[in-house]
Amino acid sequence: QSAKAAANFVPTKEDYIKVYNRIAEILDEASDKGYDDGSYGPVLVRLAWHSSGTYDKESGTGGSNYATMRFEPEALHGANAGLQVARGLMEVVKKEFPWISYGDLWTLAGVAALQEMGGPHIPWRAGRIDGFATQATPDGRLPDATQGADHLRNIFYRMGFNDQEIVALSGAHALGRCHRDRSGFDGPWTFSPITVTNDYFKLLFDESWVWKKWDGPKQLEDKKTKSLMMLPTDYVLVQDKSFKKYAKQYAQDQDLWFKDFSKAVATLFELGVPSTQWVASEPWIIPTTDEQKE
Ligand code: CCH
Repeated sequence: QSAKAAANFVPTKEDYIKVYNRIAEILDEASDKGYDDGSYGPVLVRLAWHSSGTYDKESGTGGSNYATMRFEPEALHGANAGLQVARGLMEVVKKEFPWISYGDLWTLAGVAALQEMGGPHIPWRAGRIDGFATQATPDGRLPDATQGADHLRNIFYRMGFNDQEIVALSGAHALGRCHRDRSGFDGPWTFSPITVTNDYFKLLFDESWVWKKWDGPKQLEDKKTKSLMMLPTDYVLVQDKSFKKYAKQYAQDQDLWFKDFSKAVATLFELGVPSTQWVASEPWIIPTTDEQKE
């Protein structure tokens, strides 16, 4: 394809599904590489979230539109430690599908990861554009795991979310793990870190959580097996009265959590994108690779 043909190429929903399918293939390459728990899914979800969660509703800055984490200093913000792994994986996809914007690519990767790991469908559509280094956001817009309920509210209210949505979004910690060399924290939240379940909420209520005695940052461990962890901000969800009400509902009803999580994540991934940019008036439901085989 010539450069001119590439510039004139207008992708359709089917073209984005091809990108989705390529990302789905890459998720599993982690098991051959011996990476973490056998999927790149969790770190890709974290990339999609950190690229969106910088949004500030007052100034309209940040969010997924410009993919400013490509630039320093945003790439070097402490909260983004380790995400070069995810950005590097997506660079491979970008080479094969050069017409996709980084913002679309990273959020589509989050959608593919969540859906392929057994989560709910996440409505998604294309339209983000590549921005410039000058649009990078200041440090401190993403949550700090060592803090409490006031901090969580300050951070997520700034993005436009309410208490119920904060709790629903936090259930993403069913996935993945903390890495000593990235955040300083250590360990997974659940026993099934590459499958989307409501176990994060169940475990918050069912296990007894005690402060871990170690030389690392303050985190909790489950008293029984000492193999799971919770961050101080996770534990806040069962301490704060308003958060606890939603956490309990999600622990008791995975379908309810799937529904609310899907809605909140779809909103999260669209933060900061002017509505005039969307290529479709409504988000698409992209079938999973299993559904495409049916
Ligand atoms: Fe998170 N998260 N997150 N998180 N996160 C970490 C890892 C993941 C906080 C802190 C951390 C969300 C909300 C919060 C994921 C998705 C979401 C880590 C470990 C810290 C620390 C990083 C490391 O060491 O590798 C805090 C504080 C909040 C406050 O609310 C939300 C919202 C989402 C998505 C919707 C995922 C997935 C991971 C696992 C990444 C991996 O590499 O396994």
